[in-house]
Amino acid sequence: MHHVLARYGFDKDNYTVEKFGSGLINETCVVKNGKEKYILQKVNEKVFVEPLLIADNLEKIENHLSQTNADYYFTNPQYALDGKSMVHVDGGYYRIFPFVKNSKTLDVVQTAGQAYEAARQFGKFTKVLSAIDISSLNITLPSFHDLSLRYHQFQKALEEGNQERLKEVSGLVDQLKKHSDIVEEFVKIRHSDAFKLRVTHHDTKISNVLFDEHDKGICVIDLDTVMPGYFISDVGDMMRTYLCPVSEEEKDFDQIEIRDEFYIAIVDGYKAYMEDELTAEERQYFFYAGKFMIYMQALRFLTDYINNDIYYGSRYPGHNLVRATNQATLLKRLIEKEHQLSTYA
Ligand code: GN1
Ligand code: MG
Repeated sequence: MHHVLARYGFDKDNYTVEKFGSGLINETCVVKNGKEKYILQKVNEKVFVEPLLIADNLEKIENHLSQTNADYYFTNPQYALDGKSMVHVDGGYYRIFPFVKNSKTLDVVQTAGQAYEAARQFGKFTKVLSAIDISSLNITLPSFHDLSLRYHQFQKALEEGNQERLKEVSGLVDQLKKHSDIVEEFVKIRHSDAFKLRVTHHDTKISNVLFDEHDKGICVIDLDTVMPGYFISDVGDMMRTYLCPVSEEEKDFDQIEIRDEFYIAIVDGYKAYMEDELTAEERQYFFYAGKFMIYMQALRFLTDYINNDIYYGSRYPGHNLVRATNQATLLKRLIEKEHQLSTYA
């Protein structure tokens, strides 16, 4: 790490580096340099093939905010000695973020108040950027939340994937195929003028919000997938990760349930800033948002399992199958409550 940190003027006798966090894609460390703390990240180039597009987006956003919403707390990486916000060192792309003082992250959403705060922060992020020219932003991950493509990749895996694993997962495959109406609905959304492309975070899990000691949201972090997108991505990933008391890693599927008051908290929190931004038609799609993201994640985990875990990796045999079954169960639990919840908007 020394070559990287030297680019920021860190003195090699002064700092310590330790692994940090639970993200699946980028490598993250915490660096302590005297009294200062930083987050150091290496960008996964298998996923983000053009890492500099990320840096360019964040610089554009930072400039826009400094002119329009200077008070907004935006966590752009620190600039290196040569003025770059992402450095290319020994064949890898890195950036560092100053650690936000007195902030904490949560791994699981424990209270509806936390869900409200997080949703409010993600809504605020999109709202404060509503005047930016969306076409000026780069697509850092092409087709990232394109459910049609994810379904297509799933079908391709069914044809070309690991034969033994395919036999093992046939029940789950059938179960997921039955929900292809969620894909059809997405195709309609994409063709509808009522759905707007806005600055979207695309990874709204709870660990991507910084909280203060009183559980008030401070800001959102992990901005690599910030790019034009639909509100269903951000609201949907919150539903996917906040509604249930256990995470996508849980193996005991009996623990998977939908907490109604957390659903209400997400909708209310998101609307705190976004109510007037959303079109009347979009407001009908809060419930769909949850189905959309949970279904997409179930497909992605199962596709990866069938393809020998090439994307997400696996920490134990059958890991991605557990994650896929977990998400399929969550989808089922959510749909059971469609009648009750879908009218709340
Ligand atoms: C990945 O790396 P992480 O944990 O922030 C993935 C998300 C998934 C998530 C599931 C670029 O996010 O889309 O929802 O895993 N990010 C990418 O845990 O694929
Ligand atoms: Mg992420």
